[in-house]
Amino acid sequence: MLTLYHAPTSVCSQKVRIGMAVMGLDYDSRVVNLQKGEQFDPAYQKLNRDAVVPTLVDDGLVVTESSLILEYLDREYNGAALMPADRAGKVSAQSWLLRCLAIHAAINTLTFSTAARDTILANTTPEQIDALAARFPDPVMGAKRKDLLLNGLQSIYIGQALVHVRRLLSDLNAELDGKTWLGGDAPDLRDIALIAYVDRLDRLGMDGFWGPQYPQIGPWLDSWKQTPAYALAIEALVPAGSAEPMRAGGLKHWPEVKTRWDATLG
Ligand SMILES: N[C@@H](CCC(=O)N[C@@H](CS)C(=O)NCC(=O)O)C(=O)O
Repeated sequence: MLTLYHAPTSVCSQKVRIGMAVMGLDYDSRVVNLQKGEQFDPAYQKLNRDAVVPTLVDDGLVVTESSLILEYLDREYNGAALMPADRAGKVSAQSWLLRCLAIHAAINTLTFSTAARDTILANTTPEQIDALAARFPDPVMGAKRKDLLLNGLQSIYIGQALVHVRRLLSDLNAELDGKTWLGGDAPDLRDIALIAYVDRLDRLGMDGFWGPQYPQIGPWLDSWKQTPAYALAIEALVPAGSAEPMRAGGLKHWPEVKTRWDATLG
């Protein structure tokens, strides 16, 4: 029996859910409410010592890290059908799966320095920010969250985030090279690993990141939006009434983000 600990709008959870939908895998769903701090419950931290989602439990075996979960499920339950069969394709997929660590960090930075920051600051005192940061078992993760909440787009993490977003979009655009999917005729592990991150930028109203410069990204995202897996794993779990505030929250900061973005071209 597969049990998935996840959160509805967490990008890493969306990534695993979309993979499970493509593979046709059912799971026992355990929702971890990140806003209520359920990730810091000691029982959950026994499964995931960084207090983050997702976590997969397969008959007692605990698997953390969204990219590793995807690879595990494909290997154990899907005949590795989503891993490219050829040498170059495998290297490309493994490289994208590893790069997801930096890509996730970048998307997290852009979310918590814009829309999510505004929402949190509206209900949080400076003392509570310290307490929020102190909850993270990894002090560097706590320090990052605190810096993003205090400094927003002036945070030291913004420059690095924009570099990794540019690498993501530029490489994805180049590797799509006129194809619908990186996997060719159908999504493979690479498409699955990347969709939730690009979708988050879109939901923050930041599709100007690709605009005309990376023309393959918009059609790739649109192709995903037409799939049953996207409907089931992402769209169906967006809480009612939350999409517009997120978009408005991101768009409010877009002019400043865009100025910084243009500067990353050098
Ligand atoms: N590299 C990890 C990142 C996991 C992660 O940071 N998850 C976020 C949600 S996307 C989380 O649980 N955050 C908890 C928090 O913000 O307190 C993975 O890909 O699984």
